[in-house]
Amino acid sequence: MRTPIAAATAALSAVALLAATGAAVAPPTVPPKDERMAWWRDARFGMFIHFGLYSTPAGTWDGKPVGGVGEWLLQNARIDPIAYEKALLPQFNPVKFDAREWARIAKDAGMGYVVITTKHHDGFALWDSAASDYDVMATPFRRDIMRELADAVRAEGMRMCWYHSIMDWHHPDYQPRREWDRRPVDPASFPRYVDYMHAQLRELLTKYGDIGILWFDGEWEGTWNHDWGKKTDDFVRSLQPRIIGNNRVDSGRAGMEGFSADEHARGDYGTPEQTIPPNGMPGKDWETCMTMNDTWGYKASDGNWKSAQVMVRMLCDIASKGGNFLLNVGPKGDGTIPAESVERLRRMGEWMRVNGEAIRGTQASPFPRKFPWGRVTMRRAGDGTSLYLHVFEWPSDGVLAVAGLGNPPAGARVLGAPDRKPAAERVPGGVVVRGLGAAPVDADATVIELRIAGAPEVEPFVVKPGEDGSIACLAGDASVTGSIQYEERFRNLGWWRDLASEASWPLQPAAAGAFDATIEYAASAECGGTGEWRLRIDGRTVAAGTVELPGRTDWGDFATVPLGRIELPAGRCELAMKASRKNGDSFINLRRIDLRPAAAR
Ligand code: FHN
Repeated sequence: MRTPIAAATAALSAVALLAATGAAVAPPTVPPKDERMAWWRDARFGMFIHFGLYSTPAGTWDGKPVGGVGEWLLQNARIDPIAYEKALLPQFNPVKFDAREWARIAKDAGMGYVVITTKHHDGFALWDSAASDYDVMATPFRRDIMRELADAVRAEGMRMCWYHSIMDWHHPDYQPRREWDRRPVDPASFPRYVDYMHAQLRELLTKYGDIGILWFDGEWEGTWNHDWGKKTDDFVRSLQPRIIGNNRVDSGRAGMEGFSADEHARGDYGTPEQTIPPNGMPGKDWETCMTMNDTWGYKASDGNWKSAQVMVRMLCDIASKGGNFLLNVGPKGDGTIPAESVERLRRMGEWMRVNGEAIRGTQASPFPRKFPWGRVTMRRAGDGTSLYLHVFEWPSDGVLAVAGLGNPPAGARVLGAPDRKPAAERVPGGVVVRGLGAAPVDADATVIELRIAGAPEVEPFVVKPGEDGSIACLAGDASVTGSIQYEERFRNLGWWRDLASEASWPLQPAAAGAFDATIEYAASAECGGTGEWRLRIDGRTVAAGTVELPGRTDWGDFATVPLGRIELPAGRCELAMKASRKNGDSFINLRRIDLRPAAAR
């Protein structure tokens, strides 16, 4: 809560600091990224918490259900921001809030950090803010939730992290306003809003101890740009040089998934949301954030809960691609975490207590693609390597094949079953592990540690022909550059935003010859454009072509159209695809390219 004394004190301390030094204090040196990210890469698993005024109405307004996610109530019900404040401030009273309970639930689930919404898009401050009267001290609850949670999270040995929304539907200086917001726009000043945001960030970064991550969000409205992002990133790091910042501090993020195409964009890691990149983001740090049902903020009507098994396997999948899993809970208006969330996290904690070494501190699988039976994570130790085989589909004969591994095995064990004595041996084309037993230890995922000498030697990925000689280049097998992202919904490659972005596949045709190529794509009516393919051998383009791809009805309306006849050489080559866009922000959704041996002439 802003009080005259607090505001004056804050101003005086800044002036005092300036006077004492005679100049602005040089920002402290930011430690190297690898040093700052070490704990985050080790943790692999964190809790996201969406909690605020919206938690009380829980997806309703005026007694009626409101569509969309719970924390977007103001937007989805088109509520006047002041009416929202006046209605919900007096109702916010999470009397059952127990920070130690929240922290224990996260710790017991095997999580290493907690990210909570200090301020979401509705602008409400969940802490005692000197910069605003629109904060938790203006509610009947009158307790500094951030203070209590930070103390409890650290007491459990985890990192406290702040989510903070750039977009602010309530503050009079934020633009753009909601179209139904009738307050006069003239007095609004976006630079003044940024000063306000920085003042609140200063509070959050100087009064609550070391903060692990500043998790920015809401950067997609046009008023935010790279300059504001850079200034804010520098400001945050000047206050806490060891802090980690996500990529949403900057603008231009590619879709909701990944990195901006601009290599100067700020942010230590990418933030795919509600999706897991099929092949991770090689060479980059990234974290998938995911809801347990369909809403971030609590919504009483949302009963679409993912099973614990699905989320255990997501954790394995994400870790196998070198990413972190930020799994969300949306506490209720009374301050309790929904029982459905607690139950699932308890199961994940049981799994982590047996298998945590296969997740925490591991690196991505050395194999170029996932195995049909499950996922792999890796831990280098000395001159040896542990490959953790996360088995989802248990082999009934107790024999597991690890194709493409060239190293001789040095031993194997089943986590959680010391009585099982599996044996691993080299066979043509890889390694097999025998004597695993007819049943899994854990139906969600049973982990086998396969030890090998030295660094893993694995065959590189290549798209191999089917029995009829045809070659299928699938979206999930592509290597992508620039803004292109894999989207689980239609199993497609989307966000083709410029000609610099490219999808490519390494091919290994059975023999040289002519192939008739087709492309399966979708495009909304106003999009579509020209697809450009290239055939490369050892990086040199040896053939190229284009195809017109008119807009269709929507992003899920796929059609297969001819790409032309392509002569493939014997041996390895690469097929690459670019796409110029006719208009709009994206161009096509590409699902696959098929190459079929040309019909006999
Ligand atoms: O609009 C928000 C949404 O409410 C939620 O906070 C997610 C979590 O990553 N972020 C934005 C949507 O991308």
